[in-house]
Amino acid sequence: MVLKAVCVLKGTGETSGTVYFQQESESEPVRVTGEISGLTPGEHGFHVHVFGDNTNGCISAGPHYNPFNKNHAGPNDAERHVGDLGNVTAGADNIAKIDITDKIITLTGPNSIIGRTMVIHEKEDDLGRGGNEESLKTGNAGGRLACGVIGITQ
Ligand SMILES: [Cu+2]
Ligand SMILES: [Zn+2]
Repeated sequence: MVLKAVCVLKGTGETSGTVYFQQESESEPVRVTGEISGLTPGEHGFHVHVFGDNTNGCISAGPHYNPFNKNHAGPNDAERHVGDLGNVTAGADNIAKIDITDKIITLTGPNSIIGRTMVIHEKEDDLGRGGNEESLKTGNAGGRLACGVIGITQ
């Protein structure tokens, strides 16, 4: 059975977007597609954060989703947070077009990302290679520009 989810990202500024998730079956990777607008050109950290809570804005989403208690890293690293999707790249039009295939996130089972929050950050994620303590927690990606809860869709 194909699993599908959607996330509408909003914040206090002009950044917004919609991201779609599709997984052909529980053993297949998840394809993440969509667009985020209102970004400065360049790289922006893009993660799943643990809580599907936006009561006090994106900060209520808590830290990166990390059910296996690992260090922060990049999406292609053997050890990473489940939520570490790396960076998305905005062009001169201030839009990031997203097309990521990831084998670690899933839309089903006990470690599903459904009901958690996608966050797009102010700065580039250093993927754990920043050489400081914060790099191994957040990738020094800075403020949270926009976020949204990942929900089931048809
Ligand atoms: Cu983040
Ligand atoms: Zn992380």
